Amino acid sequence: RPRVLSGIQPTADSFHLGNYLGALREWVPMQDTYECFYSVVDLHAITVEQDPELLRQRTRVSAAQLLALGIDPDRSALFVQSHVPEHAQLSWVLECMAGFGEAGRMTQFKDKSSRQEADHVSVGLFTYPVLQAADILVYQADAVPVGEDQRQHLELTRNLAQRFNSRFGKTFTVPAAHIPKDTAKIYDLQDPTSKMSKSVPSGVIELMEDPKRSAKKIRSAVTDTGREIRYDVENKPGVSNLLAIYSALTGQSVAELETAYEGRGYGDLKKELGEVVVEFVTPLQEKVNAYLTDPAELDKVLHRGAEKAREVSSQTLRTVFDRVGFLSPL
Ligand code: AQP
Repeated sequence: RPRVLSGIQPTADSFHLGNYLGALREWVPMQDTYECFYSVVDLHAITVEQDPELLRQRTRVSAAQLLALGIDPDRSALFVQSHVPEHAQLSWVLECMAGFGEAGRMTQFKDKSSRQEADHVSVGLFTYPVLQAADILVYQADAVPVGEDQRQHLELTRNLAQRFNSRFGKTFTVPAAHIPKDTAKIYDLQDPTSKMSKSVPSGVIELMEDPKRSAKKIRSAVTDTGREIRYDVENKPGVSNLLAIYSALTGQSVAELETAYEGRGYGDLKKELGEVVVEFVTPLQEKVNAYLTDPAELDKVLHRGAEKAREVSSQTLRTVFDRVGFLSPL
C-alpha cells in the first residue's frame, strides 16, 4: 500500500480549526487506503523556547486529540517523533545536502525569525524544514496531507529526495503534497486575510476551549459592511472564511449555504455556525478527556506506534548510511 506521513507540533494546549480543516481531517480517511505514519513532532516543538513539563503534557494532549479525531493505532503508526531516533539521524545527512541559501529562502523561517532578535532565533528553527524532510523521507512516504502553508517545505523535501537519489542512486520515494482544495488555508476570524494561527490567539478557534467561547468568537468574527452572504474571497474574506468552515464541518456545499442564507443577515450565519462548531467540539472534547484519564495507557499506545515506525525508519536509515559511505555498525 502507498504510504502517508504527517505530523503536528505539540506547541499548544489544543489544536485549532485551521490545523483540523487544513490537515487533520484528511488523516482519518487516508487510513483506508494508505499505510499511515502519524507523528506528534516534539523535536520540532523545541525549536522555540519551551517549558519541559508543558511539552510533556501537550504531547499527550496532542496524541489524545488525534485518537479522538479517529486515528486508529491498530491501523496506523501513531507515535512521538523523539521516540524514533532515525528522524534526527537522517536529518543530519540531509542538512549536509541542503544549501544554506535554499534553507534561508523558506518563508516560514523568514516570518518566524523576523519576529525575534537574531540571537533568540535558534539554528534549529533554521534547519526545521530539513528535519521535516527527514520525517517524510524516512518512511518513503508517497503523500503528505498538510495545509497550504507547508507547500514550500514539501517542495524542499522533494528537491532533497531527488538530489540524494541522483547523487547516490534511487533511495527515496519523492513524496507529493496532499493539500485540500477548499480548506487549505483557514483564516483568522479577527483578521480574515491572515492564516488562523496559534501565534495570534484572538481569532483562533481551539478544539479544546470552552465551546461557548468558540461560539462567542464566531459571533464577533470580522465580516464586512455589506449584507449579502456570498463566497467571494477577494471582496468578502471574512464571510468566505465562515462559509468555508461551515461547509467543511457540515458537508453542505458553499452554493447550498449561499441559497439557504439568501436574504438573511450575517448575524444568523454566525450564530448558526457557532452551533455547528459547538456540536462538533463537544463530543470530541469528551473523547479527548477520556483518553487523558489514563496517561499510562496513552504512553503504551505511543510506544507501540514508535515500534511500528522504527521497522520502516531503521531500514531506510541503514540504506542511507551505506549509500553515503559509512561503515556498517555492529
Ligand atoms: N490556518 C490554517 N489553515 C489550514 N491549515 C493549517 N495548518 C496550520 N494552520 C492552518 C496545518 O496544520 C498542520 C499542523 O501544523 P503545525 O504542527 O505546523 O502547526 P503550526 O504551524 O504550529 O500551527 P500554527 O497555528 O500555524 O502555528 P504557527 O503560526 O506558530 O506556525 C500543518 O499541516 C499545517 O499546514
